[in-house]
Amino acid sequence: MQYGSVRAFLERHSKLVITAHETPDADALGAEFAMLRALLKLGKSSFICNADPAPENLSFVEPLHRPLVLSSEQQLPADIAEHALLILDVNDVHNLGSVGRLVLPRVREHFIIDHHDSDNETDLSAPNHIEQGASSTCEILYLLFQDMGVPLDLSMAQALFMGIVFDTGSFIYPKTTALTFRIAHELVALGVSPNQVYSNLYESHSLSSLVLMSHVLSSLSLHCGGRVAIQSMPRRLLEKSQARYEEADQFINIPLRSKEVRVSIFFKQNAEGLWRCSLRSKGPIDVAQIARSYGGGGHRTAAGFKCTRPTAAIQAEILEGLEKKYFS
Ligand SMILES: [Mn+2]
Repeated sequence: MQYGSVRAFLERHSKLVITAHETPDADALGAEFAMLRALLKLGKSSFICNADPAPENLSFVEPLHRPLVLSSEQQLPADIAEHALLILDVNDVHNLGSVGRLVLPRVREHFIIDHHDSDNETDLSAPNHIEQGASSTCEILYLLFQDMGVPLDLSMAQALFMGIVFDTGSFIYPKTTALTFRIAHELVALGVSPNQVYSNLYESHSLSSLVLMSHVLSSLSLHCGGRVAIQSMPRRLLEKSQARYEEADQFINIPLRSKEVRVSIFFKQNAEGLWRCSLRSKGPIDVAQIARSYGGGGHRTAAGFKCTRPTAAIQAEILEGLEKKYFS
């Protein structure tokens, strides 16, 4: 793999903003934390700026650093126009939330490093380094740092390992390769504790999130002969359980554990009252197409859109469409 375009981008700039997709996950945050340290080692001034807060259980890799959660332009430094924007773990600039609106138009240029498939050609006209075969953005960054001769410290190794473990489903998803294991081997040799990472990722959720999950799961309804599952989380459930919105991120995956369920749909309302619909599919069903018809986007198997209309009407429409196209 050639890293020339990334290296040239990094060499062109001494001030960088690092960002990732909305509701950043462990791969996005692991990549951001590792990149931040790499850029500081290279003598560059940089900071992480995201549209949404990081889940609390992921802060163990960088306990002293809180990424800037951007809601207004007043939070940006006065010299923002002297910065370049490095976008990680997403290749559609429409999925950057407030960072797309407030940072992207002000910076000198932007560059994308990602491993997702893309079907949006206009976004790829931006300079980018995309390896669709890579298990995770963290895997790409490991190889990039090696190519650039940036030494890894334990904290960077831990951040990269966290992203790889998360995005490979603990080394079992289809893009997990011998290279992924070789990188994991190197990271563990540097001192990363796989058990500590696992424990922080999967055994450190709050009690309130467990209570929230029980409420959301009890909202589960099955449609199209059990092939479509719908869950819903109105904001009163957040209030009732005292959990935070981002603690519901993974609930959409629970129905897909059933062999029969092909599509999982999750309507969730944040504390400000905004509804978002997330869609996941197994197999050939294209949920990005559904999301696009409501002004959203994503990938064939993972997509979403924001909605203001009553969700009952949208649910009925989506189910009718799925039934017609895939299940009739
Ligand atoms: Mn990823």
